[in-house]
Amino acid sequence: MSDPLQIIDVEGNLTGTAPELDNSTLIQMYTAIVRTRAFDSRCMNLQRTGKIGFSVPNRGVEATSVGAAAAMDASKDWFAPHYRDFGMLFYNDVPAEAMFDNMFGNSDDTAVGRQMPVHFSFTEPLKWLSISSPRGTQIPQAVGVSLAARKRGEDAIALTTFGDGSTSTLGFHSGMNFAGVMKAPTVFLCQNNQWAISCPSSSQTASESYAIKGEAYGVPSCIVDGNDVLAVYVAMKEAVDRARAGDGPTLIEAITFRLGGHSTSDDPTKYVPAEELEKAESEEPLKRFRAYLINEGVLTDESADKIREEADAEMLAGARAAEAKARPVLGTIFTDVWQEQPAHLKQQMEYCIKHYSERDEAVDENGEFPL
Ligand SMILES: Cc1ncc(C[n+]2csc(CCOP(=O)(O)OP(=O)(O)O)c2C)c(N)n1
Repeated sequence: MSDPLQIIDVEGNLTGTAPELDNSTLIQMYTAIVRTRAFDSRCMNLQRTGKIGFSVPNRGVEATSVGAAAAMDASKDWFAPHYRDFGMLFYNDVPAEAMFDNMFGNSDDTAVGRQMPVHFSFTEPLKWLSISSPRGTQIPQAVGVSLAARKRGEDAIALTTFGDGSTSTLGFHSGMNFAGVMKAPTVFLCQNNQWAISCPSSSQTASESYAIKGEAYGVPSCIVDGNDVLAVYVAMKEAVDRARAGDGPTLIEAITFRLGGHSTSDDPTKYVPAEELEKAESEEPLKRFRAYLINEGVLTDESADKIREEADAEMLAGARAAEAKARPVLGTIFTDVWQEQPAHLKQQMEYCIKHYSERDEAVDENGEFPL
């Protein structure tokens, strides 16, 4: 396969043809990367101080997520993402507070505290399927969603993202095969961040790349520098346009690096060689995009710093607001699945509430029963 597509190098110099994007879109992309990094770092602090149970570091992979989001039409397209895609939410202006609602599992969380932190689900301002921990499940879901949209005569496409390790799941292979056969309007974006927890790419596959796996399924594929937000945007735009025109799916491999742990429960210094990490740090996506935008006169040092300060303030306020909210009330465990609650569930709910109400310490000042 050809070399990865690159448009800006690690110093922020132009090495290819820049896409025609207006300044406000470029700033929206930059701001999304900065907000992602600020959110990520606030989540690490919250987890380390015992306020939330878990997070999934996104540091290092932000350009892949944001470049992809910028090529989508969030008013109609579908996102079937994985857990290292905070940038897509921030590009689409999901408020930090809504994301912290999920991190705290509070009563405003769209999953009402039933999911792990980072397992966001949104219907507004974008169609975002719930993140699943079992790897690869979102891949055939995206194919199905995109085919359903086509059947309904809609112009929507679906994007699914996943890590390099997820290409070893059944979901990847059945999703790719089905999309190839059905010419589904689906874009497959492999975020190759080099490691699947402690499993390096060299142990993940004997293929020369992840992109080449598309050939087996008749799905066109390409490789991009995943730390170059403009290169990701260009590859994604071509894939999105192809899908929307009815010309079928594309597989994109974005080469990036996970600069943090796999999750807050992981210590990557135990298995990522120090020199590999050092090299990856020097190639990270934010520094080069900032340098590029300053070179182009889109940002100044001052305006870039201001974006950073505003992002930090937004994350602090969002986390505080979410932390202050009540937990979901006990009865919500028994709601939402049935339009009319069946008798056996009603009975279980009553029993459960009675059981907890007999434990004084479980009743809050509103007489509700937080979990
Ligand atoms: C089907 C399945 N198998 C194994 C796991 C355990 N597991 C959780 S994350 C992970 C690594 C996934 O790597 P990758 O898809 O490359 O994503 P990354 O975490 O690197 O972004 C594994 C094996 C799982 N969640 N689901």
